[in-house]
Amino acid sequence: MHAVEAIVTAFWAMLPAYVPNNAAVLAGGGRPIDGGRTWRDGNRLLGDGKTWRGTAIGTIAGAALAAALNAVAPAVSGAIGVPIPRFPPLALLTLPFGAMLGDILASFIKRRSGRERGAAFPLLDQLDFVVVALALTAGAVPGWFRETFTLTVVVVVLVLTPALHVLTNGVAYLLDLKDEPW
Ligand code: CTP
Ligand code: MG
Ligand code: K
Repeated sequence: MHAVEAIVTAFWAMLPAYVPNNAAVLAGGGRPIDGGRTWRDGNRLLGDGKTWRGTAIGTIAGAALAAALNAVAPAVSGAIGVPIPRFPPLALLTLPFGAMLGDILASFIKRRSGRERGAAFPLLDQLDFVVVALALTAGAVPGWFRETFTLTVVVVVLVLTPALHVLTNGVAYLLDLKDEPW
C-alpha cells in the first residue's frame, strides 16, 4: 500500500472513533454511568465525567458521521485518486461505541490509580479509545478489518492519533469547551 493511501485510510477509517469523545464533551452531563457508586478502594467507579448522555450522543454522532462518510466516499475517492474504505453496517457502530468504551475503561483505570476526574494519564488518554475501537471492530467484522487495517495503517493510526488528540483537545481547551487540555 502506498504511503499516501495508508495515511488517507488511517484518518478516514478512524474518524468515526475520533469524533465520539469530542461530541461527548459538547453533549455530556446528567446521570453518571456509575450512579455515584464507589469501588472498594473508596474512589468512584468511573466518576462524574462518564455519563449516559455523553456516551449515547457520542456513539450516535460517530455512527452518523460514518454513514455520511460512506455517502461521500465515491466522490472524495474520485477527486483525490486514492481508494477509500466503506464502513460495513457493524463497523458503523463498533468504531464509535468502542471508542466510548475505551474511554470509560480508561476512567476505571484512572480511578483505581487514585487519579481524580480530569487528571492526565499520558498515552492512556491518547490511545484508550483507539485500542478498544479497533479490537471491537476486529471481532465484529474480521474480514473488513484485515483488509482495511493493514500493519502499515495500524502504525499510522498509532502515530497519528496521539498527535490529533493533543491538537483537538488543546483547541477545545482554548475554546473553553474542556477544563483541561488533555
Ligand atoms: N463525557 C461524558 N460521557 C462520556 C465521556 C465524556 O459525558 N462517556 C463528557 C463529560 O462531561 C466529561 C467531558 O466529556 O467531563 C470530557 O471527557 P473526558 O476528558 O474523557 O472526562 P474527564 O472529565 O476528564 O474524566 P476522566 O478523568 O474520567 O477522564
Ligand atoms: Mg479528561
Ligand atoms: K478521556
